[in-house]
Amino acid sequence: MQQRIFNPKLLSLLLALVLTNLLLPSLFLTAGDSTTGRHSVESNKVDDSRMDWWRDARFGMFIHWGLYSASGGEWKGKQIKGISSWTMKEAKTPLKEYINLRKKFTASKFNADEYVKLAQDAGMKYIILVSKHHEGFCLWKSKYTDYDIESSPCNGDLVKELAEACKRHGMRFGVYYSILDWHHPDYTPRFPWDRRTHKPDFDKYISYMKKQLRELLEIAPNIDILWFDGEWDKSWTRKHGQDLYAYLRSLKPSILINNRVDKGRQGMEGLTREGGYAGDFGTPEQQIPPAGLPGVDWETCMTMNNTWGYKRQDSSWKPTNVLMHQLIDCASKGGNYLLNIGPAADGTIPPPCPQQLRQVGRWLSKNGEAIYGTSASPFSKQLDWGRCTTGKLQDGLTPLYLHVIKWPASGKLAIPALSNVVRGAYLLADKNKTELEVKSQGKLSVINIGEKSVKEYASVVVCLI
Ligand code: FHN
Repeated sequence: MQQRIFNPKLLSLLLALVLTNLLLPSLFLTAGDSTTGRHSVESNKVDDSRMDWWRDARFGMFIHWGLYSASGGEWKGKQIKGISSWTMKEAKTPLKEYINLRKKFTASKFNADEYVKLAQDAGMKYIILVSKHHEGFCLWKSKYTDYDIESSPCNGDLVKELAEACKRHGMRFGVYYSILDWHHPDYTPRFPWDRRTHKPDFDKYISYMKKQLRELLEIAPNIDILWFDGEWDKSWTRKHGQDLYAYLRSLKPSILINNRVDKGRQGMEGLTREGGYAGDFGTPEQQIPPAGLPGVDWETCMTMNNTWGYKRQDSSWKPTNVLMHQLIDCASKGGNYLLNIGPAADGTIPPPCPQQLRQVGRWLSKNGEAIYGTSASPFSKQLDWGRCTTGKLQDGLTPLYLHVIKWPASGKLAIPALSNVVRGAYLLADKNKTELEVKSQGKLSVINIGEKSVKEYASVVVCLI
């Protein structure tokens, strides 16, 4: 029988070919699979370390600023219903009249460093500026449209200026960009009263969007977050969203993109990188999910009054303790809190916003350890006296931060017993970390916090387990 002798060179060549064809695609995939995030070959775990800074940040500033700020929630002397950023729709404004608001958009009182300083005074760790809202007006000098800041009396580039100020002060920066565009001739659908005869070409609009987004990343290389909105029209499909996510991920692998690039806003639980909605975090709006959104990153965006853009007659400002408690509530559920300001057309930030933001910042300057870098409460049910956040393991102990909002009259703070033994407890504001007495009572651990000593939005007890 003829002995078949394998030629070792041929064998190694065959082996190399087989391995190359097997391994190469997965190597490319791990190099940055833009639709599902980066997978490390070893663990096949989604590598989302780009989220780490965002998870630690917990608190950001949202800035809604555009031509709607110049109308101030009014049209032809009458207050519009609803939110001012929807003036075009609420007032059914003829496009030719609405675009004249540019003449009033001066940003004359805008100082980028002062905006960043205010965010820092508030204890905020990132800023999201609306660069283009549904109205289509661009707050930067865009090569792709003349409906931008250059067509207003403002002689600056607001996106670039704020991005550079953020860089100077070590503040993370992101931009909001509306997929929906009530001005662009190729966007569909249009308002029923929009009588333009140009036949819209949605693919051309998508190409415009991609060019603008690339342009934004070029003029402001420190953009760390792209915050999409206006994803609800049928013209924008999930395929469009997943394609745009992949495109942007390929432009900047470290960028964070919210779930409104796709249709994920409704299906928060679908927010996974393996085949779910595209997007790195969920975006509950004007509400804090009662039980948080376990398993996904999320951020509640919230107004300080009832409207996103400046609305002259909306003075229904939330009290500072409400803002404070919302921040604590989000953190206790493992989420971020994106608090909005709506400057007027000249850049003035409506009082009492700065004052209230600084009040929040003063609390955070003393208690920030209980917010930044924390994760959700370990307790399955809500605590009736306040909230809890979990700190990072240090020297073998995990700090639970007990945010006491309703100080128990008895001075005894009861927490559900945990499997881990309570190793110690002290008031975060107590520089001496005076040990508090802790006793087990059945299924509870009771910490003696004594008489309410300070008037605070929340007093934090550190409970080491
Ligand atoms: O229509 C917008 C609204 O003006 C505002 O920008 C909010 C903020 O998330 N998003 C949309 C409403 O969901």
